[in-house]
Amino acid sequence: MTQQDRAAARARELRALLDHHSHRYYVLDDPEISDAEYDRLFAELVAIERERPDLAREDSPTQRVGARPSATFAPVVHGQAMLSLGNVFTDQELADFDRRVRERLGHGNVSYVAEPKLDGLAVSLRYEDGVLVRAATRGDGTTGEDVTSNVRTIRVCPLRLRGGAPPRILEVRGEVYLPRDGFLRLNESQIAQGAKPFANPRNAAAGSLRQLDPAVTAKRPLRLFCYGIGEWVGAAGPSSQEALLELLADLGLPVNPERRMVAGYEGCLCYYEELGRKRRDLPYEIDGVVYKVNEVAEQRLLGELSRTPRWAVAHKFPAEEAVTEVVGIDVQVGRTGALTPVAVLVPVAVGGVMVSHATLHNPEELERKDVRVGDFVSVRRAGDVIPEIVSVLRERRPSGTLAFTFPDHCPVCGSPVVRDEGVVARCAGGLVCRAQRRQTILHFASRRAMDIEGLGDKLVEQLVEHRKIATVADLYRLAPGHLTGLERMGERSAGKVVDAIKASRHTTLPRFLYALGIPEVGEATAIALARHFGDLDDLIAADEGRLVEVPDVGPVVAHAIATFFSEAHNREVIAALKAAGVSWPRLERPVGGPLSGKTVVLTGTLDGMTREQARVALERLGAKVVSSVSARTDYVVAGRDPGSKVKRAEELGIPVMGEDGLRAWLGEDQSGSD
Ligand code: JCF
Repeated sequence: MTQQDRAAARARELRALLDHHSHRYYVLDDPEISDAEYDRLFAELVAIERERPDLAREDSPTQRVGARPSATFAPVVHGQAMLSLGNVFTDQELADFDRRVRERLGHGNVSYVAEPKLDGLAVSLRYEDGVLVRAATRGDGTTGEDVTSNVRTIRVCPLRLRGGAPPRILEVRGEVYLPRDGFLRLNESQIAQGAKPFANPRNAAAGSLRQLDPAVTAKRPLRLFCYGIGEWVGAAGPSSQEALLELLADLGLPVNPERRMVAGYEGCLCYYEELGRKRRDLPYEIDGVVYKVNEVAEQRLLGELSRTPRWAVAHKFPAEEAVTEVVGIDVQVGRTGALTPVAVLVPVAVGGVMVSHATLHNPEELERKDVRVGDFVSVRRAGDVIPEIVSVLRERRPSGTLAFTFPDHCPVCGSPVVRDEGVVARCAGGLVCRAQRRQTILHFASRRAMDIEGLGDKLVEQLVEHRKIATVADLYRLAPGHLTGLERMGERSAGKVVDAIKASRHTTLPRFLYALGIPEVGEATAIALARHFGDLDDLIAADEGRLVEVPDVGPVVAHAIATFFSEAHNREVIAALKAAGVSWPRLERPVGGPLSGKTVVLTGTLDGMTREQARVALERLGAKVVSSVSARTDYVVAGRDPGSKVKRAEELGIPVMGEDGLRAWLGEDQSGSD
């Protein structure tokens, strides 16, 4: 065997091994080797495929997260329409369903396959000659959306079917879902990143599957259970639902281990009650049970009625809802200043848990539902998330209730409340509000703001906790002695932090504006504001009409800025900061800069700054920054991995300079700006 053949053979062997072990691990939940051993095999395959790109294959286990983000989801026409299920809610409705089935089939006892109904997202997986070629959402049943790249990242979903002779074409139908623990972990990380937590696992699964960037989907612990087939081309298909599920399992597809054959209406009901008791202990959320007539021949006899099979039905569990009375409506202020209305309830059991508070999410939601103190409301617990109010029982509303008026001042600090572009109401007292103190100070100290080294999470928490500081201005009054008593704060580190705070006083106007944490004002807006006004006092004095003249500042941002500065407390903190010595060099307006009249193109990755920062800096020198290279371009500034623009510049004989060149230009400007 040649060296080449050996590499090819080993790659094939590794792929088979990895497929086998990931099936054992993810689908059967019964691994044969350790994680470390698996990782070693995986790394070996990665190495071979890197060395020999000709051996890389689409269905290799290394290729789960290969695709780049896309702009939209392409439509996919299903080979066979995706069916939806009719619902029954009561024993009687189930009995009626079974009776109709028996009457149509003309015999007395029908066998059903029962399985949990997952609360996820229906998908169709298309395998051709055993290889996953397309995955689509259900859409309207006929046409769905192409989510192949995202589905490929789901570890339980085989990229290649197991076994020797897969059907030529197989469309598998299944439900993508997020297990409870995965949902909790995801929401923890959403919150840690300042993103909104998902309301329930279903939304989280849907949001995760409809990500334009598969790398994001790959981080979500999605799972899959398969329950049926659509198009099938190959040898004769299975003759019963039971055989079909066995076959799917043999092909390496995950099928629900709770599935069971039951006899007639009695059998269905028994299974339903048993699963209802087990429901809480399952690792995923379910909203009912699905029964399917087992014999495929009988399914054909029964047929379908407008995309809903007459041979299957979903038996829903009663929703976990309860009715109780609203005794108060609180408004809580979160760490970011967001105001959340919360209903205080007469405690009530919902799905086995006592509930005394329910979120109303935001003022808009509160207004839409018109929840009032004294109302009777229906409360729902979806999984382990905060309970929410589903609806108000209007007919039980006592007379004399008043619509809730959302406070226009923060209940914690009394500053005005601003509604941002979405539906969030936010306290404008960022610099003074107790609820936001920790977050505000951390942001102030962060690297791109005042850049105070050593003033981290733990330290800020202790400083606030021990009431050493209340506002960011208090930082500049700290002496080493204030810090030495705190956890992990020796004399040396205390001295260092105080020095860093002191050094941060010499800053720039954009940094300072960004550091204030004005709602809606990020780095780019801070730079634009600084350039436009040049002076802080001018900015503070500007009304909304003048603010919207600043590039990229719209009415919402202008309103947030004006409100922030109109708050006397905030102005006091700013004055205290200036009094403590915080200062910046005056900005020169960009007139007749050294690059005046020059056109510059930026490309590649810069090490010391973002492309946006470089653009702003160049514009301040008078340059016009454009995105494509043409004969009118004067210079190209190229960072790392620059791509085709440099080639084009060289063809046109335009000077190309590195990041050093850019810095040399900017160096000339240091006296005048940041
Ligand atoms: O778990 C489910 N959500 C689920 C949905 C299970 C099934 O057996 C289904 C389904 C939707 C349609 N079967 C059909 C035919």
